Amino acid sequence: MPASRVRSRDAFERACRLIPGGVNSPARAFGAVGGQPLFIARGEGAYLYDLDGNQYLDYVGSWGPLILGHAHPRVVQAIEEAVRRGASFGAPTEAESQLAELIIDAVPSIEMVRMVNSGTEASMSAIRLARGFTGRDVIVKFAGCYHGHVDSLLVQAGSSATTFGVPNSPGVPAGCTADTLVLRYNDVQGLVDAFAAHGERIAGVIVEPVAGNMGLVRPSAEFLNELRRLTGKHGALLIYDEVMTGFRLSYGGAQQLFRQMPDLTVLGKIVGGGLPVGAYGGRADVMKHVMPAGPVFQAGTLSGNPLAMAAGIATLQELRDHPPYGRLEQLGERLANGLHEAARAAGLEHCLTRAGSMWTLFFTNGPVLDYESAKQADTARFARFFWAMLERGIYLPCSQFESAFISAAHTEKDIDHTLTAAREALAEVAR
Ligand code: KE4
Repeated sequence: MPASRVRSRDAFERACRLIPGGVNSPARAFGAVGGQPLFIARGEGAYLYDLDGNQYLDYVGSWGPLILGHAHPRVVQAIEEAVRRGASFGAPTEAESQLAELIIDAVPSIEMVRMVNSGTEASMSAIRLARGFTGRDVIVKFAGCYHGHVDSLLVQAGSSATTFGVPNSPGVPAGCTADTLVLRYNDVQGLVDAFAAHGERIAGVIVEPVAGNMGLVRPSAEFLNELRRLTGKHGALLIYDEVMTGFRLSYGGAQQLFRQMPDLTVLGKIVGGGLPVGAYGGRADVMKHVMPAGPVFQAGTLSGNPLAMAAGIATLQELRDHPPYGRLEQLGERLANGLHEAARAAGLEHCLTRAGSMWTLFFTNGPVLDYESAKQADTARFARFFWAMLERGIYLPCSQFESAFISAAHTEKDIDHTLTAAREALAEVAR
């Protein structure tokens, strides 16, 4: 018997009269799976509760920030204490230095860091800094990787690895993407060709060191090594976008896991503990070009906001003091193995990709190594799987091309509950 979602339905109808598409970010609109989004009343640990009182085991975690689960007591207390001292001052506070120190101590390549308010703002600023530091214009990104709604990165690939991109959103002038090269993720030869053709013009390469925005796609070691070698050889900056993987895949992020040293790192999500924080940091000699230390402009009224800093500090302290990564790996492996078995038993083409607590079940045989292979997935079947799981109280990302997240609040019992639901749901969508 489908759960009642009457109050969500009414809330969505009201929101659609007030807010474009009824949501403040399109990722939430259920566009890829059909139907209407749930309106959430509250979250607690690994669980969400919608306006109609339905309970869901949450594998979205606000798209990554909630690695500790919802309303973690240490985070709640930190925000409550901070707000009693005032919400914002437009003047420096020690909390900003405290979060900066935690980030610098944790992330191997970061010597200095600047706080902003979102991952988009952090990526945009890192790109501007790369161009300002090198005096060059060309930026390289990879198809299927997402770095926020930065004009110059809202771009689709050119016809070959050496032709520049064209805008993929109205409102982005051709000039904004004329210096953006879009390559194929994990394509080492494409990288070599692009640097051979344009190397001395490339200011920076921005990459998700584990991709989460085409579904979960792992990098090859060769790809990461060539990224570092070629950028170093040609004087371009290597920018790791760790908005999703930072403090997620390990306390030092993907770069610690893979022993890589980018020149700049972009952060967001977990560093704000669920409040709006983005950050960009890296080599001190590069970061010292950021105003007012240097000439590259970047600013923000609420950058380093005391409440957001408090949430970020509490979250990183909890992750530092009680690292959940070993347990997240065990839960992730248990879930992945169980989902693979269930999909195989249902006779379904599938490819299960995972990195720690990030995972995607692709409805395609795979392997899924880049955006082209990810797009082979059967999105209609994914949509049916999404709803079959939702009816069984499991809240998955509402797109085949998004990573799911396990939180430290998930238990083995939750994983087993998920696998029971998945066995039924996969058998259902196989028919
Ligand atoms: P925000 O501006 O949304 O804070 O961060 C942009 C961003 C940058 N880099 C990476 C690797 C990201 O994954 C993101 C944002 N991720 C999406 C989920 N795929 C956020 C969900 C949304 O847009 O609502």
